[in-house]
This record gives sequence, structure tokens and C-alpha cells, in this order.
Amino acid sequence: MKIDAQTIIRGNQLAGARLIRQLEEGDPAGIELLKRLYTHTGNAFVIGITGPPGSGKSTLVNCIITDFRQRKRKVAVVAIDPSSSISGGALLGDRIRMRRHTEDDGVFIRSMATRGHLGGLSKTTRETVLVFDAMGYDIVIIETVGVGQDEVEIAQFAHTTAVVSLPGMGDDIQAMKAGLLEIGDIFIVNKADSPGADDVVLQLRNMLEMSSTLANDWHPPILKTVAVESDGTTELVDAFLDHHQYLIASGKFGEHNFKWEFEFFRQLVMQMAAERLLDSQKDSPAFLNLLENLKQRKIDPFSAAEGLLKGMKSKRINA
Ligand SMILES: Nc1nc2c(ncn2[C@@H]2O[C@H](COP(=O)(O)OP(=O)(O)OP(=O)(O)O)[C@@H](O)[C@H]2O)c(=O)[nH]1
Ligand SMILES: [Mg+2]
Repeated sequence: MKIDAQTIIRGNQLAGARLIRQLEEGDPAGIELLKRLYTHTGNAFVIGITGPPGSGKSTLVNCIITDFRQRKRKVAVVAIDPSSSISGGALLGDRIRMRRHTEDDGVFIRSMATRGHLGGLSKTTRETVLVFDAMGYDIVIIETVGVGQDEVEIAQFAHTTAVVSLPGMGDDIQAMKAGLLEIGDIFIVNKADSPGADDVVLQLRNMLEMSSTLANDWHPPILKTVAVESDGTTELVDAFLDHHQYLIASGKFGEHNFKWEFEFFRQLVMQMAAERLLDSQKDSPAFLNLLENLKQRKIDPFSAAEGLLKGMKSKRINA
């Protein structure tokens, strides 16, 4: 099958899956296609769901999909899977849990391995979200495991971040406070069918009241859910849509998009500039000499990089 911009924009899932694979492999054809799709992006509402392993994130995502589908929204999911390094079983579990949506054209689920660190997003996560966006998915949900303070990255990327906790976390709630309190736009206490859910809600509420986020004009709601029974998940979807409305009305939605587009651009510039510069020097005797000095530890990498850049003039671009 030939994949072109039109096929993707029409939402063809086979074409979408193939393009995502090309991007993962760094295939230049994929990048060329993404360039053409870019003007069709910027509409998707990106939701991040983070929380400890086994807190019920995938079960919640499943309920959220069902609810958004009833509201006629198309939903794509990226499940970031750190299990390759931990349990190895989560991916299969997710597939089984989300299977009932696989017949639905309005739902697209992708699992993605992170290289190494928990909660981390790869460059391909961003590219994948762009593909979903171009395909016309209104909502893109990213599920990441968060165990400490590593999930700040998801908050920078998603428009709305939901932090999942569960009863019995006790002191762990205290431990998670600093990082997670600041990134959460919505707090979920899942497994509210187990004892202690109200204690967790209370603790979260107290912590939020003491935190600096109180000064913001969005006050994060704390919602109790029983994901296995789809209990509380309609209220959760309402909260997502409320936050979306708030972001649009305050202009923060567009600001947020531009922030990460700029970051994407900045990273590309770093990568391309470094490649171009090193490539242009590869036969230069002075450069080879610099490398030789580096190898013999006569010069340190800082001074070597400064030396290399010293001769370079920065030029402003012309319109
Ligand atoms: N009692 C109860 N069990 C739940 C609830 N939600 C999820 N579970 C169960 O908790 C287990 C873990 O759920 P998952 O949805 O896989 O959790 P997860 O956070 O996605 O897990 P990882 O992706 O491995 O980090 C499963 O056995 C679920 O059936 C709930 O509200 N109540
Ligand atoms: Mg999961």
C-alpha cells in the first residue's frame, strides 16, 4: 500500500501504523511525509495519565475511550511501555484490556517502548502524536508509568496531566508531593472500592491547599474512581473537557503548543547543526589534530568544542 498525505488525513489506520513505524526507524520518507502533514496538526487535545505501576491507568484509559466514543470523539492512545526492562507482561495486559476497542475505527492504540528511563518520552512519541493529530484524532491519551519525579516530561508535553494514586499509599503520598503536585491538572484516586480512598483524597486536598498551585486560576479537582466498574469515569471525562475549555479560553492551549513546537525545533537544530559542522570538518588537518589531542588527553572536550566553534561565524537568516 502506498502511503501519502491524503491517506493519512483520511485516517487510514494501516497507513498511520506504517508511517509511525517509518518514523521510529528514522526513515527519511517518513519525515518527508510528516512535513507535508504538519499543517494538518495542532488540533488534538493531548492528555497524559501517569501513576505508579498497577494503579489502574490502562483500565482507566479503557473507560475513558468508551466515554469519549459515546461523545463522538475519536481517540488515540500511546501506551509508553517500560515493561521491557521491568515485568515484560504489561503490554500484553494492555492489549487484552483494550481489545474491545480494536474493531472501532475511531480508536487507535499504539504501544511504545522507552529506551531506559521511566515516564520518559522519546522523540518518536512526539512524532506519533503529530501523526494521530493529522489523522483527525480529537483526543490523544499518553499513558506513562510514574514512580518518582521523572514524569515532569509528560506534563510538559500533554495539555492536561492526570495523576493517579490509590488507597494505601499512605506515606508515599507525602513522598510524591513536590513533583507530582505541580504537574497534576487532575488528581485521580483509583481503586476507591478499597478502604482508605477518602484518606488519600483528604491528604491530596491538604497538600494542594498548602501548595503554590493554589495561586493558579485552575484548581485541580480530586476524583475518586473504580475503573473496573467504570465508576466515576464519566466525571473524569467531564473534568478533562473542563480543563480543555479552560486552556482554550485562557489562550494557554496555543501557548502550550508553541512551547513544545519550539522545543522540537530547538532539538532538531542542535542535532542538524552538530552533524553539519562535524561533517564539514572531517577532512580538515586542524580538526584531525584536535581529535588527536583529545585522544591523547592533551585537550579536554570543553576546550575542543570551544576551539571548533571559535572559527564559526553566526549569520542571521534572511527573510
Ligand atoms: N479493585 C480494583 N481493581 C482495579 C481497579 N482498577 C484497576 N484494577 C486492577 O488493577 C490491576 C492493574 O490495572 P492496570 O490498569 O493494568 O494498571 P496500570 O496502572 O495500567 O499498570 P501498569 O501499566 O503495569 O503500570 C488490574 O488487575 C486491574 O483489574 C479498581 O478501581 N478497583
Ligand atoms: Mg498500563
